[in-house]
Amino acid sequence: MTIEKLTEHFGGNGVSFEDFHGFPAVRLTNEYSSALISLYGGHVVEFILPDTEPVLWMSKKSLFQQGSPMRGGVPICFPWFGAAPQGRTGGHGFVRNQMWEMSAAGIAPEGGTFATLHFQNDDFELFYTVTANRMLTLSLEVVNSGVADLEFSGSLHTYFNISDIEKTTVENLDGVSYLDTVLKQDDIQHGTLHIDREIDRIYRTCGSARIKDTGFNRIIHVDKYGSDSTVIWNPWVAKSQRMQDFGDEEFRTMLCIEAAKVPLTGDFGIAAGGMPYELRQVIRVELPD
Ligand code: TA6
Repeated sequence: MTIEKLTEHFGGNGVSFEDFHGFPAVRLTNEYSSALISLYGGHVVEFILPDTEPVLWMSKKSLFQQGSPMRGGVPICFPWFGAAPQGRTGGHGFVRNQMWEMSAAGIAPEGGTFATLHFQNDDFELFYTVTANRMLTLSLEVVNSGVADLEFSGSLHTYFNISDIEKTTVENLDGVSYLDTVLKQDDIQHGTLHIDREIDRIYRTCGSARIKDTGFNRIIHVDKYGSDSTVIWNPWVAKSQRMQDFGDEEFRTMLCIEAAKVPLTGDFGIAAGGMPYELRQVIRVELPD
C-alpha cells in the first residue's frame, strides 16, 4: 500500500505515515512520545521522549534494502533465534526481512497511540502491537495458523542508545545463570554487569533488566513478559570491525538487551489450533527528579 493509501485507511488520532529510507513507516505521535515503525520487517526504528536522548540506536552504516535487516532499532527475530535450523537459511529467522501490513492503529486504551502490524505465511500469523506513551510496549502475538504443531524461538532484539559503554552498567541480573556464547560456557552473574569486552550472553531469567547510564543520566527499565531468556550483546572492537553495517567505534554507544524465547532445552511450541503465544517487552525511561 502506498503512503497515501495507508494514510487514508489508518491515519489520524496521532497516526501518520512517512517514507523511511525507501520503505513506508507508521509514526505514532502524542503528548508523551513519538515512535516510528517501518513496515519493512515490522521494525521499530525510533522511540523519542522529551527531555532525554533518543532511546533506540541505529547504526550510521545500517543497510536499508530488501533482503537485509536494519542494524538498530528493534529487529524481530522469528521463527528462530540465532543460526538457521537444518534446511533453512539466514540468522534470526526471516520476518525482519519481509514487508508487513498494517492491521489497526489509533488512540491506545491505556493512553498514547498504538499500531498493530500483521505478517502471515502458511505456518503462522504474527500480530505486532507497538504502543507509545510514557513507555514503549512491544507485543508480538504468535498464532499457529498451520495444520501442524509450530516450534519456534525468537527475540525482540532491541538496540539501546547509550552515552558511552564505559559509563553504562546493567543491573538486576545478580545471581542469574547465563550461557556465554563467546566463551562457550555457562556462568553466573555476580552483581552489576560492567561491559569491557565482547558480550553475547543468554541469561536465564523472566525478570527485568535495568540499563544505568550515568552519561545520559537515566535508567532504562527493560521489563518483559512471556520470555524465559534475556539476551545481552555488545560486539566490542573486533566484531564491530567485521560487520559491514556497523561502524568500527559504534560499539561504544549501543547495547542490545532482548526479550527472548530461547528455550535452552529444546524449542518452544504451539500445538495446531493451540492458544496464541505473546512475547512482550516494555521499555521505560527513569529520569532524575
Ligand atoms: O543477539 C545477539 C546476536 O545473536 C549476536 O550473536 C549477533 O550475531 C547479533 O545477534 C546480531 O545478529 P545479526 O544477524 O542481526 O547480525
